[in-house]
Amino acid sequence: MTQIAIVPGSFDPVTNGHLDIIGRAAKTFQEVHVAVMNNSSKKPLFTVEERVALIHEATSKYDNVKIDTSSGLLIDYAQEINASVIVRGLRAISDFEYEMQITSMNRVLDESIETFFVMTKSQYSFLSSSIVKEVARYGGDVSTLVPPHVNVALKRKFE
Ligand code: COD
Repeated sequence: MTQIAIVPGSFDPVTNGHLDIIGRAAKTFQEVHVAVMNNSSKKPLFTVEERVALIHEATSKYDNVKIDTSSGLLIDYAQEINASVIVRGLRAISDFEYEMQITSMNRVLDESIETFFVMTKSQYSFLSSSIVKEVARYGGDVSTLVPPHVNVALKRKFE
């Protein structure tokens, strides 16, 4: 049976930190679904379609990575596509509490789906989509933190 893993997130927009996690998941699992969750509590800069297109371009070198979207519970989506693993990135201690909360809740909803954590590379440990947007908004250089096409998309948004 193909082992399917999900890398869920907001990806608003995708950063080199996300891509590091997606790349390592692609090496580890047979099939990886990057799930752009349409999380209603956040007001995104990029539409779901824009976020999907940006991730598509950034992950085209992987044959086993697919990009999907979902607006409901992550666990419902995981069950829908028969995924057995959720992959999350861990940056600093500050991520731990939030991750523990959602992992525990997801386990209550379906204990057969495991969450695996991948420790970020140290050069990305400070990196988040929010910090990238904040810097790009005021014209700062984020070209080392996101792929070139994401950098262009950010510049267009803040023109
Ligand atoms: N280095 C490594 N990993 C990173 C980095 C980095 N620099 N930056 C982000 N990551 C990781 C994050 O830790 C996360 O694992 C992933 O990349 C995506 O990050 P974000 O910030 O784009 O996405 P999140 O964390 O906001 O996504 C949260 C979800 C949308 C997945 C979550 O809210 C969700 O599952 N929503 C659906 C409703 C639901 O089922 N909720 C859970 C039950 S409580």
